Amino acid sequence: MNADNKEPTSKLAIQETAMESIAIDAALEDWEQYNYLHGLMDPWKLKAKDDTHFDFTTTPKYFYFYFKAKDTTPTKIIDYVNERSLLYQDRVELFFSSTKELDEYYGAEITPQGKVLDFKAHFPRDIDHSWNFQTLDFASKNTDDGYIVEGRISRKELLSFGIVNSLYMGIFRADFHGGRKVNWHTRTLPDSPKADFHIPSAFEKTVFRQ
Ligand SMILES: [Ca+2]
Ligand SMILES: [Ca+2]
Repeated sequence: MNADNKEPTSKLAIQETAMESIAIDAALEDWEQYNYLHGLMDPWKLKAKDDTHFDFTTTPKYFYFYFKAKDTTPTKIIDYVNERSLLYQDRVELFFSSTKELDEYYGAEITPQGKVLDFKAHFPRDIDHSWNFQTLDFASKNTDDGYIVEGRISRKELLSFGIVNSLYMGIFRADFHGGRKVNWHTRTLPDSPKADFHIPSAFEKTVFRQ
């Protein structure tokens, strides 16, 4: 029993050292599998999963994440005026809320070109795009058949949202193709007949393991 009791402690110590060494460079060799998932669902049009790889992990200081998305129909940002210029761009999205009801929630939508559309919002759909994350650090990179986005947010900032060790999180992707045609992909299937991620059922309760 003594040996068994000791093992988790030493494992955790090793894991933390490894995790703090994740570099935000859109290269994923520094990742193990933590909360890995493959495939985000488009329940409205394709009724199929895409080929997105996603993972996140936490350390005492940071929440780390990456998306590796397959997208053979890359969009181009032609006239960038402000964040809302990204509304018809390919991107991956992470939404955070401390409450199921989305009294207050926060989102980061990041494009392969390294632009971010971020916001603070209240349900229903009261979205302030002038709000910005203070600690969001990310890197994007095009690959042969898609793109990678890797990033982190400080736990202190999550704490300021009321998020300590558990939250409601939405994991999404927009795949635009042919102008404004789009497929919306999600980890959690929202209870909605049309694509909508700004509703409680698009979020899933998520617990940080440490
Ligand atoms: Ca990296
Ligand atoms: Ca696309």
